[in-house]
Amino acid sequence: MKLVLAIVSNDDSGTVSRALTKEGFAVTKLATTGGFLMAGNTTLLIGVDDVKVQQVMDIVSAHSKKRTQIMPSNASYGVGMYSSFPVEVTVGGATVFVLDVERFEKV
Ligand code: 2BA
Repeated sequence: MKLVLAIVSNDDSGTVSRALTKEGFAVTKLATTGGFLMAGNTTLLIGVDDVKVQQVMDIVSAHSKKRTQIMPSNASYGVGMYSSFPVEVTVGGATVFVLDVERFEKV
């Protein structure tokens, strides 16, 4: 068994989890925050048999869009002068980790 850990945009999380549950996968949604943008995103936990990992990856990938976000950035010009300007960052589609599950029980 594997644990698929998929970090997706908040905007895509509903579509991705609905598509997964429609295909019979169990999904847990966690509200998370990206360390770089410090913006909210969603981490989905999906426990699956090894043979179904690719199907999960395909569903996540099909419903996760690439998008750009603007974040402020500072440049220093010395002697106490600096300016702030916006920088465009590309985020997503999804960042996916697949972990081995040592034991799975519902007790
Ligand atoms: P954030 O950490 O907020 O990163 C948002 C986007 O900013 C990233 O998109 C990437 O394009 C850029 N970025 C991240 N760190 C950067 C850095 N040190 N320098 C320059 N640009 C940087 P994605 O790669 O699509 O990542 C989306 C979210 O997935 C991340 O949000 C983070 O929450 C998670 N993530 C991505 N890679 C990860 C990893 N190796 N480990 C844990 N979480 C990860």
